[in-house]
Amino acid sequence: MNIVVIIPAYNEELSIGKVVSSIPRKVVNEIIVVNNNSNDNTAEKARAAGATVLNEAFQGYGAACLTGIEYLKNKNVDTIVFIDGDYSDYPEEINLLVEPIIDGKYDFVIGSRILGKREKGSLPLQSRIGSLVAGFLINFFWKKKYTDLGPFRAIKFDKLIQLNMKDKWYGWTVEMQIKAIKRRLRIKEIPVSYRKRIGKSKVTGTLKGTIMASIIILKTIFSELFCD
Ligand SMILES: Nc1nc2c(ncn2[C@@H]2O[C@H](COP(=O)(O)OP(=O)(O)OP(=O)(O)O)[C@@H](O)[C@H]2O)c(=O)[nH]1
Ligand SMILES: [Mg+2]
Repeated sequence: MNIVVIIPAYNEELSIGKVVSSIPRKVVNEIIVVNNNSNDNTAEKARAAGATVLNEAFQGYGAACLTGIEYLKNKNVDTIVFIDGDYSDYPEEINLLVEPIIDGKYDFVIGSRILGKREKGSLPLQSRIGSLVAGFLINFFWKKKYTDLGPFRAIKFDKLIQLNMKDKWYGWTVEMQIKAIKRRLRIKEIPVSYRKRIGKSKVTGTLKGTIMASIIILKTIFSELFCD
C-alpha cells in the first residue's frame, strides 16, 4: 500500500528534522514537506532528514496541503497522512492511524488529542474551546460527533480527491471533517498523544492566530451549510 505523509511547514527548522526522521519508514513511502515562505532553514532540515520538499508561495496552511495533493495526483497513492511540523504529534502513531484504513474498514481516521494522552499545557484552552464549539455545531447540523479538529489524520487518497478541498487557511481540518460526513465516508476518531511543540507557535499560541483561525473555522462551517 502506497502511504504518503504531507507536512505543511512554516519556520519549523527546530522541529521538522525530528518529525521527518521519526516517521516509521516501514509503512510510509514518501514524506512531503510543503514549505511556505519560511525564512529559516526548514527546507534544508527537511531535505536532510529524507523528505521531498515542495514550495508554496501562497501563505496558508490549506494552500500548502493542496500543493502536496496536487504533486501526488499522478503517483498512485493509496493513503495520505497529514501531520504538523512542530513535533506536537507523535509520528510513530501513524501506525495507529493507518491500520483501520489498511484493514479496509475505514476511509478517514482522525487523531483526537482530546481522547488521547496530553502533556500538561500542550493543548491550549482556546484550542479545546474551538474544538468543542466546532464539534457542537457539526453535531447540530450534520448529526455526527467529533471531539477534535486535530491536524494528525489519515485518509484514502481517492476519497480525499472526491472531497474537492478548497480552504487555503486554517479551515482545512474542519472542511475535511464536514465534507467527509456529507460524502458518507467511513469515519473513525482514535486517541492520539500530544506534547508541547518545539519552536514558536503560529496559530493557537498567538492572539492573532487564534482570532484568525476561529473566524475561518466558523466561516467554513457556515458556508458548508449552504453548499452540498
Ligand atoms: N504551510 C504553512 N504551514 C503553516 C502556516 N502556519 C502554520 N503552519 C504550520 O501548521 C502547523 C501548526 O502550526 P502551529 O504554530 O503549531 O499552531 P498550533 O498547533 O495551533 O499551535 P501550537 O499550540 O503552538 O502548536 C505547524 O506545522 C506550522 O508549521 C502557514 O502559513 N503555512
Ligand atoms: Mg502545533
